[in-house]
Parts: sequence; structure tokens; C-alpha cells
Amino acid sequence: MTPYKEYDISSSRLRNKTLFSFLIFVVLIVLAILSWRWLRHEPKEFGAIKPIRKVLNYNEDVFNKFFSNNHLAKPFPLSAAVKKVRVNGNVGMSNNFDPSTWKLKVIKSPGDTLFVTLDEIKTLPKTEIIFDFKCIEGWSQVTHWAGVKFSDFASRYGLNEEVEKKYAGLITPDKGYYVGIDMPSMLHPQTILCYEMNGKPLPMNQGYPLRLIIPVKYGIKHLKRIGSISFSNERPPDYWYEQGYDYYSGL
Ligand SMILES: Nc1nc2c(c(=O)[nH]1)N[C@H]1C(S)=C(S)[C@@H](COP(=O)(O)O)O[C@H]1N2
Ligand SMILES: [Mo]
Repeated sequence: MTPYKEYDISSSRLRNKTLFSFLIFVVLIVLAILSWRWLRHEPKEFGAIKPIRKVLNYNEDVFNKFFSNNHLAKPFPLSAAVKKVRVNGNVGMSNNFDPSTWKLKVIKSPGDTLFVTLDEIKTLPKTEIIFDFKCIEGWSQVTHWAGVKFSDFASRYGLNEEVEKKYAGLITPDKGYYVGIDMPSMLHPQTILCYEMNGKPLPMNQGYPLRLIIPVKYGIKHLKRIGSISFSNERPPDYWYEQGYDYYSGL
């Protein structure tokens, strides 16, 4: 065993070191208080104070640079899908909704709107997806959905110019809930206009007749009960973005 070498620190040196550490501690506390006060008084932009919004926007740029349509959300076996799917959030799902008159409104440009029925949508190739659905509240569950890929829908209805735009905006029929989605995510091969859950028509509270399932995003973007879809180069309004959440909300 090698014996410890003993250091002899004089008490005055020890006192200096303690004082120095304490000084740094005080400086850091003062800096923290000052930056908190500065942050608090910065104006808000879409629900988040400006400097924080800047960081969120920067994150979006980074995401966009690395995002690729070859990057797939992990698929799960059917046996992993839960039978009892959680119902979360009913904004924009008012009771006076009449499913018998529902048609999907595709707003190509002002004055040029397509109306598509559920039966017409069901004639397109059906895509199934089983994935881990993640909510920003901190829960997730493996769930099973089916519908038509948005990219298939777009080619079937000749939305060529529309998908050249930067964003799609989806709104519930009562306009209470709305999301904006960047076009690369909208055209992602796992993004579907969904009409089935666990092999059956979507339940009313899960978005009957049609909802968005977009596995590359958090739950907030999976709008239930689509009324209309529109296209733009500017960011469409987004319900949770206005409450201060990240616009992109990618996974
Ligand atoms: N119309 C509408 N769609 C919505 C919401 C909502 O409140 N209204 N909540 C979102 C959130 S936060 C989540 S996590 C998912 C939940 O989907 P589920 O109820 O089918 O589990 O729906 C999303 N779509
Ligand atoms: Mo959520």
C-alpha cells in the first residue's frame, strides 16, 4: 500500500479558498436572478416569452434539416396494440356535429374547394399502422389505426401544386381545434387520414369520421374530426402553439 501523502494547507489559505468559492456562488445567484427578471419582462410571442420562442424556432430549423421521409417511427406487432385506447382532449368536438352531412373539405385555393365523402376516401388503398402514440403530457400507448396515406390522397386528387406549399392547415368542422403541419411531415409515408381504430370505424370521441394520424409528431398534432385541409407557405394557426407549445412538435 502506498501511503497517502499529506498536504499541509495553512488555515489562511483555506480561508481564502472558502471566501473565493463563496464569492463565485454569490455572483452566480445574482446572475440567475437578473436573467430571470429579464426573461419575465420580455414580451410574449405565441404564448412563449420571446427568447424561449426563439429557441423553439431554432429547434424547428434543426429538426427540418435532419428530417427525412426515410426515417420511420418504429412499427409494433398487432398483439402489442392496446384494446382500450385512451380518449384525450375534446376541443373542437362539439355535440351538434352531424356526421350524415360530413364531407372532407379540401381548400385548394380561395374559391376552389373539393368535397370528398368518407366512402370515396375508403376506395383508396388502405394503410395500417401500429405505433407508440406519444402525448406531451407524458403518457404513451401502442395503438392500431388504418386509413389512407395523405400522400396517396394527394396524388389521387391531383394536389400537386398544393403539396409544393410549405404547410398544411387542418381544422375541425366547428373550427375549435386546428393544427399546422409542415409538408414533409404531411407527406411522410406513415401519415394517414385515418378512419379506423382497432379494425373498426373510429369511435365518435376518437375523431369519427376522419382524423389525422401522424406518428412523427406528438399527440397534439393528431387532430380528431377533420373538417377542412388547406395549404400555404405561411404557418397556419395552431391551437397548442398559441398556448406556448412548440410549433413543430416532432419526435
Ligand atoms: N379535435 C381534437 N383533436 C385532438 C385533441 C383535441 O383536444 N381535439 N387533442 C389532441 C391530443 S393532446 C392528443 S394526445 C390526441 C389524443 O388522441 P385520442 O383521444 O384518440 O387518444 O388527440 C389530439 N387531437
Ligand atoms: Mo396530447
